[in-house]
Amino acid sequence: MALDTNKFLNGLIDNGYSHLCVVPCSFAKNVINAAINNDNIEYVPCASEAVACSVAAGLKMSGAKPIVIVQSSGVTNMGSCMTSLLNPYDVTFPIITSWRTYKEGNSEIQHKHLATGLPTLIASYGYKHTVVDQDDIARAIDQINSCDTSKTVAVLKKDTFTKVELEDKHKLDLSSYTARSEFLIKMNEMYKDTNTLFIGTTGNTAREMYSFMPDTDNFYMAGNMGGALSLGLGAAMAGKTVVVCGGDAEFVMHMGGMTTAGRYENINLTYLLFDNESNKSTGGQNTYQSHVDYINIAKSSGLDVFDKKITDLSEFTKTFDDMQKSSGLKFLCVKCGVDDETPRPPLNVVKVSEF
Ligand SMILES: Cc1ncc(C[n+]2csc(CCOP(=O)(O)OP(=O)(O)O)c2C)c(N)n1
Repeated sequence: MALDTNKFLNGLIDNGYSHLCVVPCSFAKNVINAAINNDNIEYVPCASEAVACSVAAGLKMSGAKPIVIVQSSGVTNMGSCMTSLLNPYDVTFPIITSWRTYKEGNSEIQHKHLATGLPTLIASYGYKHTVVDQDDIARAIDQINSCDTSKTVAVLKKDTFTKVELEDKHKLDLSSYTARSEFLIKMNEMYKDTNTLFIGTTGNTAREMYSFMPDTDNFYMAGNMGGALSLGLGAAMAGKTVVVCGGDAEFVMHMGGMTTAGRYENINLTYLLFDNESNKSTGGQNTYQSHVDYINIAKSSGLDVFDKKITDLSEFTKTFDDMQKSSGLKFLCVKCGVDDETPRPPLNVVKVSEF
């Protein structure tokens, strides 16, 4: 069975919970949708799990009642906050994490380690864990309440919640933008059989590259969300010509990578940001980042930017080609729509240890 998502959320609100600090995971999609729909709890979309944890700590220390919801791979990002702020200062609030499983041949490689190692990781931070009851709402809410007052992390298994759709007013309409696939197909045509290395970030970016760029030299980074630019920087410093294809959620997760990259000029690295305003692969949640000026962030971090967001395919073709004619550290932002779901690249294609 699954918990009735709206009843569960309303139960939490009745218990005084005020904020939900989130980095999305598809396992938590329904409870995230319910929170976005519900005016009685504030949905706080966070750039990373480290951010979510620290924001929640600030809320709790100021008398509010926050809850954090993240994916198991993001528990690693919370290590510093949990071990060096929450734990020593005795600040507690519910941290709910999904527990991604792993089945050889049928799962993303990024989840393999924590599919068995999550309890050990949580224990190493000085916390216990409790698996959220999937049948009994009252018991599930009791478990969350116990996490509010003790060092315990609540763990979600797949299908814990019933389906909740976003209300129409919260849905993104990207239908006026060119789908990302069209840009990828164009790059495939332009760069097939060249030695340019294309790095696709975790999320749908890499998946779509697998479907729409079959002839280029691609690395699909399933995992290490936020690290694609830095991975590309290392490869470029070692002499490769690199194009990192990123998403808007990936862009902000470890944005400091941009300030590190910005120090280097004599490399051949382009960061191509596909801004679809959403976390496509975890359920299409809005990233709520319309206030972020990606181009100016890149520019002030030291990247050589194309000063305008591109929406048009022919403008993209010309601009991207011109940019690739010179070396350096470059940034281009494409505003795009979304495609239908594309398959994940198979494990043997993903698992590459050398470029
Ligand atoms: C550390 C970490 N936190 C959360 C996730 C779950 N996750 C996978 S992809 C993704 C969103 C990616 O969105 P974006 O970068 O905008 O790319 P898109 O899927 O829209 O192309 C999230 C939150 C993760 N893989 N790793």
